[in-house]
Amino acid sequence: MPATIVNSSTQSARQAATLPAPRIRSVAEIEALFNLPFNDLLYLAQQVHRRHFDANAVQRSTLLSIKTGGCPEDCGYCSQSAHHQSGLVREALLSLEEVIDAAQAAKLNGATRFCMGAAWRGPKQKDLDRVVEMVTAVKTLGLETCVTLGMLQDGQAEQLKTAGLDYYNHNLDTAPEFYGQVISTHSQADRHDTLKKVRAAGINVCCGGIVGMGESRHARAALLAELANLNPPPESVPINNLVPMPGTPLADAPPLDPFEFVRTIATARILMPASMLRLSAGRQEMSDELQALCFLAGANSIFYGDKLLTADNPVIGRDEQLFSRLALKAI
Ligand code: SAM
Ligand code: DTB
Ligand code: SF4
Repeated sequence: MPATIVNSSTQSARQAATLPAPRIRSVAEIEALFNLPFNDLLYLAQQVHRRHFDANAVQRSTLLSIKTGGCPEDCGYCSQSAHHQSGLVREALLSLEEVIDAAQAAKLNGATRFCMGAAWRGPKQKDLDRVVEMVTAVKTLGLETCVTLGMLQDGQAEQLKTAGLDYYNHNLDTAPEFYGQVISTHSQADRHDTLKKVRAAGINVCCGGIVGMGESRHARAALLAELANLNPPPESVPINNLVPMPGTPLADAPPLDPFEFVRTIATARILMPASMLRLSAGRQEMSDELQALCFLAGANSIFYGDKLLTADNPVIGRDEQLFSRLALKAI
């Protein structure tokens, strides 16, 4: 007997998946999206995604840690914090030549954006002067530029903008009510302060967060509310799945249900319809099938290259195969 074919465009499915008004702002409304049946949530997210983007195109950014370890901040997830015994070897700020070599390799491999990360509370002026040179040099190679340097002082964002910086990454990371349980050396208000400086300087904002730190679904909804309520919302939204780093307070955090990660992506897509949504840390630990679900849910960007900052990322060959199997276009 032939199986019954369920048509997803039946009347009842359409009713179940009515598009919400744009710009939902309350945590309760966002949690209600999270609580939808999985298929309805994905159906909503796909409609939003296809209205704003080519659903088969994925942007690729390559990361480079330009100054590794020894960070004075105490973020509970981070291998680079001097507060944790992660065993990471500290490295001084890379030379301009080292950065240019890495950026050239990233471009040859097909990345369109090069993101440089430094483990600082914020840049000292002499360090910023060197980063400014790096940004200008990477931009000259024909790559989009992004840096993540911690908190900025007045005037520093303008210097980066003048150097040719396209994006500044500074995450809100988690729900306001959970922030203090993960980080004590700065507040989420400090993060908002730097985001305002970046925005005022005319630099695109890259701002997202981490899930899988033992937070509740309510807290994930509250993180997305913080992000979506930025006015304007960030142009780029990285969603990181915790990579449990040995020696950090979150080394033994129980893994998040993978479907809950997909729900987070789908809800972020609905709330920030025109933002690039990056499937960020944690891809190495994900199956190809889980990543495909994330793309279906609206993720349209990845970090590309075998290292994130200190954690592993899929090797380029694995991503090439995945793109080929899914017929995804790299943009
Ligand atoms: N120091 C800068 C800062 O904190 O903004 C830039 C680097 S920091 C490593 C960038 C982001 O990486 C963090 O905001 C966090 O979202 C993410 N991250 C750090 N460690 C992670 C981990 N173990 N797993 C997943 N994401 C992580
Ligand atoms: C972001 O949100 N994720 C990237 C980037 N911005 C700088 C960093 C992920 C770091 C993962 C852990 C590590 O490599 O140490
Ligand atoms: Fe430092 Fe950034 Fe790591 Fe926090 S996440 S410890 S600020 S490098």
